[in-house]
Amino acid sequence: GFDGKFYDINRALTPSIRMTISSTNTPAVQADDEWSPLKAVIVGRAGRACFPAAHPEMIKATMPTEHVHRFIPKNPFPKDIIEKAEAELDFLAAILKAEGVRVYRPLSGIDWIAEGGYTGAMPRDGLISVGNTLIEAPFAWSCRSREIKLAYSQMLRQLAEEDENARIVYRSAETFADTLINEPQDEKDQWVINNSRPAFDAADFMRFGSTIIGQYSHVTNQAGVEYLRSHLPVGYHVEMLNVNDPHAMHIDATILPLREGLLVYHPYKVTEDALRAHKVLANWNLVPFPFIPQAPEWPPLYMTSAWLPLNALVLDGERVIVEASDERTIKFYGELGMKCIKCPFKHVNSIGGSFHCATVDLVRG
Ligand code: DAV
Repeated sequence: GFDGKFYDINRALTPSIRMTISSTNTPAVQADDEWSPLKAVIVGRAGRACFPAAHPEMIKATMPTEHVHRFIPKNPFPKDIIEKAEAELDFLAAILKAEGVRVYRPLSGIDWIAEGGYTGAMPRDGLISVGNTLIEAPFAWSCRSREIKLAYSQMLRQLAEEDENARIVYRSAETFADTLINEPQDEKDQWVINNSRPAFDAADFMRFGSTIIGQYSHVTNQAGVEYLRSHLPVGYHVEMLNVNDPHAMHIDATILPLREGLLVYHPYKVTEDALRAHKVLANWNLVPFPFIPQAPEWPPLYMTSAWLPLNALVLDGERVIVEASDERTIKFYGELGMKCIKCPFKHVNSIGGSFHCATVDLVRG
């Protein structure tokens, strides 16, 4: 393991030598798009994962109908699925290392059932890097409120130690207020959450250089967007995409930039006009995903639609990581000029997402 050894050596050095090394090294946090060459990345770990027991109205609005009954406290995902998901995440980490990417992992073996949580396998929801700044998302789901702290805070401290220019913004006390869901629900409201405190999931945003494109959803409100804006480095701004998705939660199975100038999109959720209305995309090649993805027979997609082919991880605008058995997507991305790197990931898919969800890019470019 390049990563483990490297940091141990670095830590053993005297401060002045460490400073020399870190000033000649790549930074620990520096990324503001989805396609520049990936240099450092977080890959999640499942831990003792369970169905997140969010508010029933939230589950009803966002989760697949046939699985809604499973989202109750302390209900573990099937053991076999978790074990295989963990192995797939390790395999992804190994692929990324082999491709020359520095890989960071959270703590292993966290008992999310005891914590009343979910998993550490989906860090994209909880962290977003913009320039030198890594922002912790103020989750709407209170069962996820301790996820980053529990699994990732040790790693985040390490990042800050490695790079004095890295800025890490932990969620603030105001974002923990448990006031988001009105009871009874008002049928007229488009979203389950109100605007009483900032809420967003980082996966509701995609970075396109100085422009960040986001969506409102059942987990992202206007106060959340303002909160994100207020913590961005100078020179970045957020624009909200017009998405047609009554169940919206996370934009990363709706649009996928494969490289600068080329974006694939979910044609039932977003239109070419809506995309092109954003100046940064005005001259891009915008390609609708050409077929309806099919869920595998097993394991079940407990938490998502089958549109996970759009939840890929781009390494550098030429290479993209794709589910190993997904021949149709591999062919399609190949036709768009991408080299597909295959990684088995069906069991990670089962518990909530694919390669984009399970990672956070820290350094690109
Ligand atoms: O299509 O169910 C999945 C995105 C997960 N971050 C969907 C959205």
